[in-house]
Order: sequence, then C-alpha cells, then structure tokens
Amino acid sequence: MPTYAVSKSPEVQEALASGKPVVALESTLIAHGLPYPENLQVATDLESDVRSNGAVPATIAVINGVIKVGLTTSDLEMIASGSDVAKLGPRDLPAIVALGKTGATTVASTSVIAQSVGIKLFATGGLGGVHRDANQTYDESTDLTTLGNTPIAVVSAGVKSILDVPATLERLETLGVLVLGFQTKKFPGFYLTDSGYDLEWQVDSPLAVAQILKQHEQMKYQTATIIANPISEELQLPKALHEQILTAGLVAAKQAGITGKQATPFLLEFFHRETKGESLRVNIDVVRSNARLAAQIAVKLSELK
Ligand code: PSU
Ligand code: MN
Repeated sequence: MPTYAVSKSPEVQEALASGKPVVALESTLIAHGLPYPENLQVATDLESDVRSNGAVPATIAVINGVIKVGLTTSDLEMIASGSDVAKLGPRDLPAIVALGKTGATTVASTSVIAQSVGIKLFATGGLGGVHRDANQTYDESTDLTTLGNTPIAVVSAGVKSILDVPATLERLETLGVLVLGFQTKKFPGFYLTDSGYDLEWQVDSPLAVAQILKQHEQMKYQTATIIANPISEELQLPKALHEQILTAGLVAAKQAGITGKQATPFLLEFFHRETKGESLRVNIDVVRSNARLAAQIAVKLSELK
C-alpha cells in the first residue's frame, strides 16, 4: 500500500479494485522526450493503444502537487505543453508534492508509483542507463537502481542508444533485473532493432511472459522485469544515419556543456532535428508498439490469476 497519497482516476480505481488489466504510462517521454504538439497526440494514442488491446491505461504525473494515476485531458495538455514541468525521479517526489508543483515522471518514478497502487505492467520507449562517459561523470540513470528494487514489468525497446549499452546490461545483471527478449535473443537498440548485444532469454508470446511474471511474483522478488521489444527492421532508423547523428550529438552535447538530467532530452531532440523527424517517427512507433504489447501481457496476467 502506498505510504503517500495517490489520486487514482475513477476508471483506474475501478479497474484495480476489480482485478482488470491496467498498464501504467509515463509522462517524461511526453514532456521531455517528444516535441509539442506531437507529444499530446502520442499521449492520447498510447492510451487508445492500451484500450484497444484490452487493458486500462494509467498515465502517471504530478499535477499541482498531487500524484495522479490516470490523467484527465487537461492534465495531459498541461504535461505536454507546459514549460514549467519538472523531470521527476523518485527522490524528487516529496519536494514536488510538498511544494504543490507540476512534473513529469520518469521510468523510475512511474515504476515506484505504479507498483505502489498494484499496477503490474508499464510501457515506455527506452529505459535510462549508464551514460557513455559514466566512468568520469558517474552519470547513471536512477532508472537502473529503481528497477533493482521495484517489482514491476516494464516493456521497452531496450535502453536508449545514446547510452553505454553493454555497461547498462552489466548493471542490470548486478541489480538482479531479469531481461526477456520478446521474440528475439538480441537486445534492442531503441531506434535500432538490434543493439548488437545478446540476451539470454527469448520469450515468444504475451502468455509466456505472463507466466514468467507470475512465477516472479510467487518468488516475492522485489526486482523489476524488463520485456525488451524491438522495433521491426523495416521501421528502424537507418543504421548509418543513426551512427552519424549519434556521433554528432555526443560532440554537440559536450560542446554545449550539457550534463545530468538534461543529457537525455538534449540528445533526443538533437536526433529529432537532425534526422528531420525520422527519429521522432521511430520513437513514436516504439512507444506505441510497447503500449500494445504491455496491454496484451497485462490481459494474460490477469487471466492467470
Ligand atoms: N523513453 C523515450 N523517451 C524518453 C524516456 C524514455 O522514448 O524521454 C525518458 C524516461 O522517462 C526515462 C528517462 O526514465 O528518459 C531517462 O532519463 P535519464 O537518462 O536522465 O535518467
Ligand atoms: Mn542522469
């Protein structure tokens, strides 16, 4: 049970009380990962993707100091268009609530809030992880440590390709986070189908994932499970273009002195601008596909109970 006040929308409240499948959605990718007004459309589309696959969507954010699970249209509008929307990790929640301000939740804080109200599935785009220069900057996303102590299943297209992917996979192993490739043994690369790194587990159906999640729950593990769902090869960003923009983006970030929590939004925006919207299209395909799969898994999991 949550140890802090969370306001659930009536629909989410009813779904959770009656054991219906629910999928959590985060708001940082809307507020800080995608440009306005496309982001508002994506936020709405993600919710309909979850619904059309049989589950109830629960988008999470903090609105004027209230932690909300299930947003109204005007909440979504505020998150998508607001310039004063903070990017909130779990450590920021006491401050934003006590100060009565508005912010978007990352993978880490969305996981914490969703888990506290009993939501089992969460869909995002790409997880945060170890940054490429982490041996000097210590920049490692709190997504990782949070996934190491929060029992929730997260569907993502791997971790963002701007990161140090092999280091992130090592950290996930250390933290005890199970990573399942969905219909693949290759760890996805967010904008790319394949990051070039292998996985140990391939799972081929939503039912098989649900069976693993049920087992995980029975073992009372307090860790997350990642379902790594790659974008199809036809839809990925062309590899050479990806390589070229990534190299340029990392240089640009360094020159602009971008560090810490600005790093990920800066690089995503750099990609969207320099690929003339192509990476935006891929990012949207990725999150929508993850929302659909998360809903399908949530349906199977609720049938198993
Ligand atoms: N997935 C996307 N776009 C995003 C994110 C995920 O497609 O913007 C966000 C998530 O909220 C994730 C955050 O938690 O990026 C990671 O930020 P950082 O690297 O600063 O921890
Ligand atoms: Mn960071």
